[in-house]
Amino acid sequence: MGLCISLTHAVDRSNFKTCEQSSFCKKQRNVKPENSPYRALLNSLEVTEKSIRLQLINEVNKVPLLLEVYGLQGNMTRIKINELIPLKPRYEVLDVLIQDPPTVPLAIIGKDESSLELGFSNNVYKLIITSKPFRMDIMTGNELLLSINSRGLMVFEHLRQKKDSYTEKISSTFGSMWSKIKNVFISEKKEENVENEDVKEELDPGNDKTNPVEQPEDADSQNESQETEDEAGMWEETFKTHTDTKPNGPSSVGLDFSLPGFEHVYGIPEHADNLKLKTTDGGDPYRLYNLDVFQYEIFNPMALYGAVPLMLAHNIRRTLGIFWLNAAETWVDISSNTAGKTLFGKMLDYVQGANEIPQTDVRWMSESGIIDVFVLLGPSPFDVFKQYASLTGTQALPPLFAIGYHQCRWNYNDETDVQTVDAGFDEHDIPYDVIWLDIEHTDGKRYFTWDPNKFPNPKNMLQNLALKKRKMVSIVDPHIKIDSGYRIHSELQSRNLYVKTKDGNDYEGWCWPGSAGYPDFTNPEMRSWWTSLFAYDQYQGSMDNLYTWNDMNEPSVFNGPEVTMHKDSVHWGGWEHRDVHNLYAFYVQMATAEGQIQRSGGTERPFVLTRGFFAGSQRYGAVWTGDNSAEWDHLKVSLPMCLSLALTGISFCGADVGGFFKHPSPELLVRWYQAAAYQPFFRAHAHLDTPRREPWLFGEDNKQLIRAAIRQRYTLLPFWYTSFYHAYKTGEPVMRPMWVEFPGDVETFSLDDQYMLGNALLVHPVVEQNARGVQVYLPGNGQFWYDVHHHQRYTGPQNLYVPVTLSSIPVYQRGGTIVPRKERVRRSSSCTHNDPYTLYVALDAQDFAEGDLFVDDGHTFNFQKREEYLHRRFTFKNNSLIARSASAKGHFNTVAWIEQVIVLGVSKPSAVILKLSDGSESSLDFEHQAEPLVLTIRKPAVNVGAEWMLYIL
Ligand code: NBV
Repeated sequence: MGLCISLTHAVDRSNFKTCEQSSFCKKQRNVKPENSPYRALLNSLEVTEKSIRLQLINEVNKVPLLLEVYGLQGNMTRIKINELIPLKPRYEVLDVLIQDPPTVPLAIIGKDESSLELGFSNNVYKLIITSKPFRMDIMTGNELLLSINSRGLMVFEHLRQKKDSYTEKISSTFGSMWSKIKNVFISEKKEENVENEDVKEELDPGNDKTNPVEQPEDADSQNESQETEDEAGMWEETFKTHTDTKPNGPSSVGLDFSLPGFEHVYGIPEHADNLKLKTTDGGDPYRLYNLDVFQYEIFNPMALYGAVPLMLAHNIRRTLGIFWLNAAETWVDISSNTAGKTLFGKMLDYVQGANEIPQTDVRWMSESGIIDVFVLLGPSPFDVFKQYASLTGTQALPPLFAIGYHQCRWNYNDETDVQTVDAGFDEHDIPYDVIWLDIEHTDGKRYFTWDPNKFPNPKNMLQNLALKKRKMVSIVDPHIKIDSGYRIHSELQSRNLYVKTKDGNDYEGWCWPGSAGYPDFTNPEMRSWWTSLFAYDQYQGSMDNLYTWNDMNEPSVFNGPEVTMHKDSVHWGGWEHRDVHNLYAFYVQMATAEGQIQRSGGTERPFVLTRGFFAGSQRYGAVWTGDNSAEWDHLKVSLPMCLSLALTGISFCGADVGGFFKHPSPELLVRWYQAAAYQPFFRAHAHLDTPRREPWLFGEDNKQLIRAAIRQRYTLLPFWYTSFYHAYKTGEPVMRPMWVEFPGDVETFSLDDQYMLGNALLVHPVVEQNARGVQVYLPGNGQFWYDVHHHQRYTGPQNLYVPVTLSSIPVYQRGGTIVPRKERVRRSSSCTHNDPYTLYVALDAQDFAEGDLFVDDGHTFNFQKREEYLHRRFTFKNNSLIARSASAKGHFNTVAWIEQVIVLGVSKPSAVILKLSDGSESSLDFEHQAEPLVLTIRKPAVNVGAEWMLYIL
């Protein structure tokens, strides 16, 4: 994996495990439906203040488990299953939940010897626990929403002591004889158990059978084989040249969920795949294991850099979420009884009266930890976003500059290069906010340092950028060069803050700097030390306009198994890497963001881009989709990849514009800029070995097209910023699948070549080579849509064929919305701070429209801490536009004013009158166009914070 990599090959799949090669996945997949060995011991029921608890028993090996069920505020339930008396504690995910989720009482509304009925959320929802075999069903009224373990695929591998070599020897020597003796023993035990139905006695703590350490070997043949057959993979597992020593033995957990009435499931990023998840029968499950996959393939379920174990299910009546809080390697199988059926087949079923309800079945399998699952009951998509946000937090509100355009490449070579590229943007009149420095800017891949020859005066360079109100981002990776002369390394070593090997030495891996140590980001002490490194006097040469990029934080270990850390390495608290793997990147970004906050004394909002992520990463910054390629399919897949992330709370997502590997054709590059101008994180990036690709290097025509796309982005920044404010406030995604806005329209359920920004803009970028036109689906019965460029109006629902040229970016404003813009072109977003606004009012069929605008200083926490912001609401009805405050709180002084109001879809007025809060009225200039109907009202000239009204007479 050196720098001289070939750019022509696709992923080397053999570097990454298939389910078959992952012993727990293979083993769990071999557990077939039905015959669940688990039984709920209803007599063990215990009602605590927050939850109900009861014991589950694996009837085969008699290992008792503890089931805890919580009713959570806001229509959620949490189900936890752990061993009752584990041999040692099992890992439970820390720091992802923003609080202990507030509970609501669970009412016991029914109980008999075989089931227990619980009610929550005012008994609107019922959870029925069936004892034998153990299953749970969640219902509302008579409708079954979700069943758990209804297929009997639950697995909970209890911790056990490794048989010593003597026992092993005996067991292998006396193999067949031993199993015969065992069978006799088992049948005796079975008889005993039939007689012995008294649950209490069964679980008498004094009784040997409850002690998982001293379980009798009394398994029946089927499940016995599940426990012991794969002996080799249980205590040691080898993949390629790597051996995982698995000192704790098998510890996997798994559970199945059935979703009657649901045919569409989404989420569980990160995969380079379509938005609607596919069934996995016959192939590998979707894998969640943060990995640095070199030249990843698209449209497959292989693991990628990040993992959010949240799945959403949607049908025309409701949306549900399943949040599987586990940070170990996880695989997700999806099957469906309608998979493969054509629409015609489904219709035939319907006509013939085949009354099988469509159903999706999902199965989660994780290598270690516990079962800790949240069921988010919606019922609307927005309810699910809110529910998930109440658990893991919302998107951090980015500083305004971060939603501008970013110029990156591996690498901008030196200070002169930076200056030249920066000047190029002015020369070609292209706005941009941030220039990025990749790993070559450092002194020998020692992060927090600068190459003394190429970057001798970083502060000078940063100051020059600051003069233009521009920023810089430098890369800070989590692998630390092992070099006694490098302060960061020696401190980590002396403070004992590196991840350890299983033998207690500092873990060493191979990465960009050569031999490297990996700071233990799961350790709070390590994180607070890391945070201190961003202080201006610590990070020499840094300034307040320098921000951070965390790459390689899966973590990437070139010589590690699957290019990552050995699972048996050891973290803070003695946890194995196995337990916390998917959290490493989350913690890296957390500590980095906190470092930036701390360096400013807590006033400035951070900006940190991360490649790896987990649930909750939205709280710390932006995510990008890693090392894509300059190929049309990679451009296409950037949409569903960011949409899946958006559904799981991470709104601030983007893909490398132009593609990281390979060199894009001018057409591909132009199309990529056009698409990415309408994606949340907008950054061009390129591999070291590719030719330069600043926007002006592709000829005048292409430069103009790229410039036009970037300018469109900048004019819409007020809308983007307001949409991010909503994401921050409520957890709703900025970029959202069509079905989120049109949840009752099945036509939208699989769409991932177009999407909505907020509730107002429909974007259908051109992502085909030589495209002559695109097919845009405009949903909504009687819903108006206005082409944002020409203002032509269309009525939904319809499939609209839109002819395109190389300059086209099909975007439609939804009737009924108001979108704020700033139309002046500036060097950077900060330069637009005091610029005036234009409001685009798009009327619906009732001549109504509504929208809002969030304004603050664009970079501090004052909007949070001191309520220094404006949140304005604009409402158009009865031929008047009213501007007022959207909330009782918030104040912010600005000189920015309203320059124009453009009303789409209104007939020609005789006059337009502006009325101010002091009662004064004045007549405004306007212009009206008849085809299409556009009214341009000039210069209301009111301050954006003022109360005012426009009458259209
Ligand atoms: O730091 C170099 C690159 C970076 O440009 C890219 O964006 C990352 O995803 N990095 C990966 C390491 C090597 C890639 C082959």
